[in-house]
Amino acid sequence: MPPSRTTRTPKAQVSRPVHTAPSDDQLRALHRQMVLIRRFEERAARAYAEAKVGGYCHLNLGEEATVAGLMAALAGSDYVYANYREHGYALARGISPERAMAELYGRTDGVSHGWGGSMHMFDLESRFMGGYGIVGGQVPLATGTALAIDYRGGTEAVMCLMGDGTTNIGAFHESLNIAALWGLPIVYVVNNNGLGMGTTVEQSSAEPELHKRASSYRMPSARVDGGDPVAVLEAARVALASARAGRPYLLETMTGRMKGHSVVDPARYRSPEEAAAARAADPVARFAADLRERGVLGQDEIERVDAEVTAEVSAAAAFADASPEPDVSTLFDYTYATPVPNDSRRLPGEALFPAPPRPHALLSAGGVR
Ligand SMILES: Cc1ncc(C[n+]2csc(CCOP(=O)(O)OP(=O)(O)O)c2C)c(N)n1
Ligand SMILES: [Mg+2]
Repeated sequence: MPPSRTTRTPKAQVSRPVHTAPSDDQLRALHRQMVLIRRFEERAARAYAEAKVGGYCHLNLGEEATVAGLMAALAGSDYVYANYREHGYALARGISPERAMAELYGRTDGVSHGWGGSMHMFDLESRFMGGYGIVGGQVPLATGTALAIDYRGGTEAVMCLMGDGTTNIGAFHESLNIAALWGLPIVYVVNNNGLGMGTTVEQSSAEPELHKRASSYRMPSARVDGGDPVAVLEAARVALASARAGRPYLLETMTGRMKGHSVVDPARYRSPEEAAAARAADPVARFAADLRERGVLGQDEIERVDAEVTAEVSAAAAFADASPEPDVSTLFDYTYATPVPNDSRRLPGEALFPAPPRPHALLSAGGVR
């Protein structure tokens, strides 16, 4: 039983933390991270077209600044939950491009041993708690993790990522309500790319300024330019400091999606002008230009980073290609639920239930009247 909420130790007062601006080295690291996500995702799209990747595949193309900025604000001991658009978060959390690519290819060296695929990368060591395909599925789980931290008196925080469309799922509201009531150490991040699946925020959300939804739960919130990694990093630090002090936070990042919803989506619901505007707002090119202007990176360094990262991603693809496919006998090795609770694990095609007893056996046992 969790302790009564009224007897719990009061949380510290939230004050706006003072953060130092990122150093030149941190800026270069953010840039490299963004280039890695860009090149990895481009390679993933290519591998998908070559039929090396099965299932669905959603990319972070256009969200690189948001991903890099958010992940840079976290401590190694913090927990991250994401939706199915999670490759970039896995990379930024320190999962190697080799293990991430091998997972896309469904191979044993993948971060989820090849059984998760694009939407289900998971790595407890880096506290990357997954990849979820059910819209909003990660939100109550992340909230539960925050409750566990709080219950044990830990100092970690949880960051729970989601898209704009997720804010219309019931579990989003239930989670924010309970997190605010109980003062849980969690930051909910809504990456607002303006689009759900074949619909827009304006068409689907009565309050399209999604950060305002936090006010229903008396939760602090902010909206930030998701194309600027430094702005995202600073906003995320404020949000995390609030969460650690017992005031959960809702951060909305304004991002752009450079391609379709998933790799196979031709995105016909978008006008050519809208799609062109999203491509023109390219956060990787924007940040590189910004750093060049500020004298942090020269053009030659920008090209060198690109070449190094491209080679790293090609090596990851070669690694994935060479990794063996998992044996079917390991199908249930990494699941924690069975079709029937406490029932033994079975392979496809095996009977779920034992054959029912024949009627005369029941009659003789006096079981049927
Ligand atoms: C409960 C549930 N309903 C519907 C879907 C189908 N679906 C997959 S992604 C998606 C759109 C989600 O949009 P958003 O949260 O904005 O994320 P984005 O893809 O834009 O990053 C939908 C409706 C699903 N996976 N789960
Ligand atoms: Mg969206």
